[in-house]
Amino acid sequence: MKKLLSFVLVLLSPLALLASSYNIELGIVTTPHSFHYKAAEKFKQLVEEKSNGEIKVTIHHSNSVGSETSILQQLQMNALQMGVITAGPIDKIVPSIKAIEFPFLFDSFEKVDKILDGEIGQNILNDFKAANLVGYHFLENGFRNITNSKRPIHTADDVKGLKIRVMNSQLQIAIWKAIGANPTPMPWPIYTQLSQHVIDGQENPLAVIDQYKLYEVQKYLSLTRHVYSALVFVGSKAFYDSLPAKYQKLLFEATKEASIYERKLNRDKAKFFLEDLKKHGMIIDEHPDLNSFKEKVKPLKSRFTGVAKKYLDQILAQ
Ligand code: EAX
Repeated sequence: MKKLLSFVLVLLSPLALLASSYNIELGIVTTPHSFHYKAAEKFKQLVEEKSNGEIKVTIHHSNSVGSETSILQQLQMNALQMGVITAGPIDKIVPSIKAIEFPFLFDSFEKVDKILDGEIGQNILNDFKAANLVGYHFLENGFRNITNSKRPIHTADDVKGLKIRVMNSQLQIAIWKAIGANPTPMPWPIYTQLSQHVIDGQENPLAVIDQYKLYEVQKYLSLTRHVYSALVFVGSKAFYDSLPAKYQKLLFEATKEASIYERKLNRDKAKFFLEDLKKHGMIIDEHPDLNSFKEKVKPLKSRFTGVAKKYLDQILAQ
């Protein structure tokens, strides 16, 4: 019996390989509750369906393949083939992306979509090639807001001295230093560090604050909406180059459809998250003194150079 079984398995293995000639290992740091995951799931469904199973996508979630910085490095080596990555940590590898992370740059989804889905956004995505990556499409984390466990934050001066966790991003560190915080770069997730008061606060979109139950360890929320946080479908360039043209086209089409689907999901639920955070007892300042924050970060513009400065000037001129 055992011999028959191993004989059948030997027969089947080439067929199995034929069935899915391409394997995409996709990494994200968030859990299956997150919008990052919903986008990855939609991408998986589209690609497997439209390739008749010749391409197989495996989603590695909840930090199972490391931090966003590590996922980017694995993509550069083709150890992973795709990722849904937050723009912040990308700025070390694709500096031009800083242009869309400038504080208080966007005040509406309309302006976000006009820039990210327009020529400037496309130029930034094209810049990924120089880092041995493919920037497929922007999707959405959301407008970032500050939370902390110590005190209400109404003006920028209320932030002074607070230990605020920031993403592993040169620009995000500079922003919170300029505002007066003590910024601590740390990979996601950070619930434990908040609960142990290793850090006083953090900043993220309402969806992330709610989905990670940060209301259990953060008493105060201020709707600063200080940075629009994009996510990016990022790929390994080596993997992309190995694909036939029809599948290269499919990956661009599937990431675009999954990105549009995820943005809608995220925006449709925005009101729910704010109400849910109120319901869970967070003390929310819905109208913080944004001008006091804008004054502190204004000098950062003079530190922009090269292509990031070019794109930022183009966006500000719109
Ligand atoms: O939501 O690391 C971060 O703060 C990012 O926002 C990530 O997408 C988790």
